[in-house]
Amino acid sequence: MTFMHLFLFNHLHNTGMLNSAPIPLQLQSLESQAPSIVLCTLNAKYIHASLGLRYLLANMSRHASQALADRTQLMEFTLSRKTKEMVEELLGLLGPEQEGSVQIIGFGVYIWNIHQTTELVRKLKEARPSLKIVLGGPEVSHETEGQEIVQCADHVITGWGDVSFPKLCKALIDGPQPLMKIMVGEQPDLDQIELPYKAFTDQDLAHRVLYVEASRGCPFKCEFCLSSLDKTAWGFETQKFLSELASLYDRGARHFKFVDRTFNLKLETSIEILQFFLDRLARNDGSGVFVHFEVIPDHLPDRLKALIAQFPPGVLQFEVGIQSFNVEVQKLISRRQDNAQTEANLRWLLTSSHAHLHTDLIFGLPGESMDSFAKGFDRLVDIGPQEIQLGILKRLRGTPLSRHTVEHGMVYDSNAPYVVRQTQLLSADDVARFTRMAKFWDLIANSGRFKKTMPLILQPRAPQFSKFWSFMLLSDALWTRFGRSYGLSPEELLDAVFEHLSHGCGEDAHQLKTLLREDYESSGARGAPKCLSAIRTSEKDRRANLMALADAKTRFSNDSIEAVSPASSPVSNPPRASAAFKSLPQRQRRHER
Ligand code: B12
Ligand code: SF4
Repeated sequence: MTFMHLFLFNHLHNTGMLNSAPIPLQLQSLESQAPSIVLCTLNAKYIHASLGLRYLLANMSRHASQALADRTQLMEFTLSRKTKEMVEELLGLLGPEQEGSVQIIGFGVYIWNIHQTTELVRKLKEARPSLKIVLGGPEVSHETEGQEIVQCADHVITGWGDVSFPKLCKALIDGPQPLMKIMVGEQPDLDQIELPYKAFTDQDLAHRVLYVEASRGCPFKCEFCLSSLDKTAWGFETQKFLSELASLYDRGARHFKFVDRTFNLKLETSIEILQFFLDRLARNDGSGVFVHFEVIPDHLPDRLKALIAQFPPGVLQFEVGIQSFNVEVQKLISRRQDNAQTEANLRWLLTSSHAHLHTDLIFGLPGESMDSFAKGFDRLVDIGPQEIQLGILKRLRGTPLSRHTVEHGMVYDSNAPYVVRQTQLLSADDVARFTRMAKFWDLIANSGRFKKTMPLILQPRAPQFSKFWSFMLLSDALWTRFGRSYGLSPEELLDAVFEHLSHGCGEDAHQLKTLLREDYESSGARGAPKCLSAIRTSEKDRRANLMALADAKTRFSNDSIEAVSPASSPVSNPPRASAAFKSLPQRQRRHER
């Protein structure tokens, strides 16, 4: 072992980049310590810990061998890391090449990291051609022909990797050598798969979202979604899963995000899981619990409702995909959804439970026009969920959506994330206009920063008399004013909303300021929006201001007083974002996307 390698190894341990505890220098030997297999992925952000890789890690001993499990390590990065640094860290972790020994890096490849991972794989292969690169994950599981990353890699496992990755590593290290480059991942019964939850470190528990999974797959066939390719949904053994959940809970975990495609599919399992959390809430150690589930909206049996209603505020979050209320569109994309039942269930959740509802709509589906989307939007806004995420259609590799491309004039970006650019019913300008609206909707509606003012913003106005179009008008005005939808301070936004509603729509300025001031103050921001500066003062300040104004009156003409009044200072020099705002989370417990 070289001194350099020992130094690097200890450095990685000490900086927390390896998962295991540091080992005393004198006990180390390169052969025994350096891993031969590294599992790597680039997560969207640090808070997302990869569940898929933890499954692969947890199954090494069962489906390869204990010896190989001992020589496997996890290394996660985020999208913002520089390729050069990642190359150095990965090669540093593996240590120098040893004659006759095999070094493997397995990458989890997803739509959010395909560009960076391609670059990383290319550079790794340039730096160390003997390295075996194995790919897996949804982005390399379909339409792999012609994918640059696949060309650079040695092997690709499509679909599930829990069993096939350990087996492939064993074959690469111990022989016989695999002949196929692309192999279909085995899909065993779920009791053949080790659960991965012990692989979450205390660091993960303290700082990251814990993804958990009570079932895999989905029986539905919505054509835009990768899960539509699954034949059905499979459940992990509930008691085994709950005992892992209990261990995580006892170790201090409180925030859980279930990645099950449809949490409310199997009533008995859903009930057991909700009861698990209710039991802990009933004991005194239930504080800080937060649980997120993805649910189908039209299936909420009474027994489930009875449990949901028992949760206190701030604990339950449901992600509810509505996608479209348009029956024709639903038919075209094979989405079975009872709209009346959906609406009734959403209303029940909003009135009879404390669950936070994060709902999704997709813009750009085949058969959807701007006006039909507007109708669905208005319907959902009227129901009143706390959040409406306005997503734009993406054509995910492998999804059956492609069958509509010709007939419905669908044009998609050829690069990930393959966003729709235009359709037969939506021009490229419509899509661009809506994309801007979706961003402003996030800043204004979903952020919860304009709660009091929202009814005025959404008030249906001529000529369309629709909430969708009222917000679109605001979005157009914001775009004209700023030419961007990012980097806007709350003060800039507030002034622009004031300007649009008062001058653009003729709303009463005084009433508007009152609403905006309440919104601004309850958001916690402490800057000085121009439109509020005349009224956002304490009584003491107000008196002082009045005296100063009276004093000024004796010295200047009325016109001059207008000129020095803060309320009328020039708009061309907008205030910068206040430090208080920058330090606030964008949206409390917002669904991280
Ligand atoms: C968590 C999650 C996220 C997180 C990111 C998590 C992270 N690590 O950074 C967030 C919320 C940010 C996110 C966002 C998005 N997501 Co998402 N997300 C998921 C979700 C719900 C769970 C992933 C998971 O943990 N699954 C459980 C594990 C066990 O499965 P797995 O990850 O697929 O891993 C298995 C195999 O893939 C394979 N495997 C994985 N890694 C490796 C590595 C090797 C070497 C091998 C051999 C095998 C292998 O083996 C694993 C075990 O069997 C999935 C849906 C789902 N339930 O899977 C969607 C999913 C991954 N997301 C998807 C999409 C489309 C998106 C968005 C584009 C949605 C949008 N907003 O429009 C965004 C993109 C974000 C961006 N920044 O660009 C698609 C993926 C499409 C793709 N080709 O990658 C999925 C599959 C949803 C779907 N059904 O369509 N997402
Ligand atoms: S959108 Fe939801 S219900 Fe439809 S196939 Fe995907 S996971 Fe299943």
